[in-house]
Amino acid sequence: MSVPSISLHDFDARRDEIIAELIDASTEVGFFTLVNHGIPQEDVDAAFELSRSFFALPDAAKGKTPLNGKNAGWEKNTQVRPSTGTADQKESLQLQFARMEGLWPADEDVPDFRKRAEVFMAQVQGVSVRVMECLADGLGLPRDTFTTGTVDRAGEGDSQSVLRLLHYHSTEGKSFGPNFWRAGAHADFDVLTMLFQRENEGGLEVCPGRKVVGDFGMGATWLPVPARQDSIVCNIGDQLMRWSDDRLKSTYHRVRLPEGDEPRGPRYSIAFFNQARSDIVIQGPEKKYPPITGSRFIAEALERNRMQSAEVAKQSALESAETVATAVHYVPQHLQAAVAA
Ligand SMILES: O=C(O)CCC(=O)C(=O)O
Repeated sequence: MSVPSISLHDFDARRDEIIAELIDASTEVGFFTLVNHGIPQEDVDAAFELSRSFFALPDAAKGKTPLNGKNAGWEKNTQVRPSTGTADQKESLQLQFARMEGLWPADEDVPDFRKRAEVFMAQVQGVSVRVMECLADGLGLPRDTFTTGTVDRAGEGDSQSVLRLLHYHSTEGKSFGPNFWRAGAHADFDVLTMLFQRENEGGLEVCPGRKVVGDFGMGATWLPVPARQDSIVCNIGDQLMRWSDDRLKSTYHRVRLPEGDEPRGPRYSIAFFNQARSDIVIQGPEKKYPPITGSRFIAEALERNRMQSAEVAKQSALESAETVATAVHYVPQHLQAAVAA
């Protein structure tokens, strides 16, 4: 199995063929890459330049817009994945179309930040719309099911979609325990994720095989996704897995730390999460799951993650307490006879 590459060239003429490829990839792997997607390379490069300018600021400047608990703002080394119990080795800035009062980086820190970010967000949302319409057609649903469900066309201010700029720290001269990751294994909460990578800044791996949304099931094999600047890596999120009664798969993925003689420098990526709007009701045609609104879905997913992270942290605290206890009671072999005597 591998992550299929799908070309969007001659989109209108090839629409049926593209739909078949998208449905195949989404039901089998949950991940695919898009080439000939229509966003000019210089615009992608400009988005990475914007990201680099922001992350180059001192923490005090970045900290003027801290993560607000609603998927907007800046965080550094704080995202603990339930799968690992350790914080991802990264910093990130999350941006939305709505509810961003006081959360845009200041123009004196990065000139025209908001304007430049919003242009890119609109471009990525545009490609997302094409793909989500194809997926709806492929599932036999009204074409606008997922786009009305995610895109706030009337300016109602209820979009929950997020652009996330990511900066994974350089690992030059550092060593890490086995449970440390640039991004620990997780599935996304959203409808559809679009991820931009820079050439040769790799490490993304995916693990197809999840059968039921909301569980932690994974297959046995992790597939690497090559880092190519000309393609968009797309994956189905939990909202769409539920909305399709588990037909389209939201697949676990992770970003590993550089290994062997791989470059140890920083890694930058940009993810766009197409999320269901706050009041939209998510329910599949076969009603496998009860209806749930977009905002309730996110609130429950965040709460589940919080509980699971707390459980993992408790378990690893217990395990290290046991290790300490074993160490305290450990008697070197050459002294055991003396102690027993
Ligand atoms: O940076 C990447 O390659 C993946 C990012 C990701 O999975 C996430 O932020 O949810």
